[in-house]
Amino acid sequence: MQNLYQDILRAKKNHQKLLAILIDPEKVSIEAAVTLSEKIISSPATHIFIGGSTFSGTHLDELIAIIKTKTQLPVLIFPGHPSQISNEADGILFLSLLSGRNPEYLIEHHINSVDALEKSNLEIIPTGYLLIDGGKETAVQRVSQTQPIEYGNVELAYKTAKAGEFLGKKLIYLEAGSGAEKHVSLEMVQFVVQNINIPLIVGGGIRSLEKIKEVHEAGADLVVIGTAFENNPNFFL
Ligand code: 1GP
Repeated sequence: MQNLYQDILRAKKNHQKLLAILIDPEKVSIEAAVTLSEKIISSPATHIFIGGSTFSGTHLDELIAIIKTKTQLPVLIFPGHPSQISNEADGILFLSLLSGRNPEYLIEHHINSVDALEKSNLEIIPTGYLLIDGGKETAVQRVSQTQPIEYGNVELAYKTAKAGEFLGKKLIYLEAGSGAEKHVSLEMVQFVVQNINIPLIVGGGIRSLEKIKEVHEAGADLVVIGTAFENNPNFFL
């Protein structure tokens, strides 16, 4: 029996900051998986997220299986689409795009995921997903055809996150989008974290160790690094 969520809660309680490396399966071949896993092992990552807005390939199961043989870190699906559900992972961030008003990303994909999830052993973690404007149109915005919350609209981000908590989400993810020009503001992170009781994930546009530290110190429980590690697997060395 997995306890991924309980482990996140325990870390929050103990003020232990978490770090996920996001792997976009579209950009990682089977051949590259072993080397990538070795780089992840020698990084401070506590979690691996895997998924992407546009991935539709067929090697996801194999990719995760290789990563699982090489690392002990929990692997969570970060799905852009129900086709990205893989039973090779440990869990799934079951995302509702609460910042948007597209029913496909609020409930439709979720209904279409039920058969695969019922057959899987994945730990399902209901996650309120909020896209925040990071200075340029990102893949999430394009694919979901939704508008992000404005960069400075701390009040709306907080209310959306809080509504997510009231709806029973177990995590809130503030997302500036992969490769965002600017990450979610520290002011927004601070305000949201002070006013919700569930753990907060922050990702998108975070490109340096200093920024990871700043976002953690602003209150994020888990920071996600995708592009910076993708571009430089020695990022943490
Ligand atoms: C994207 O939050 C993640 O979904 C990571 O973003 O690729 O900009 O690190 P980056």
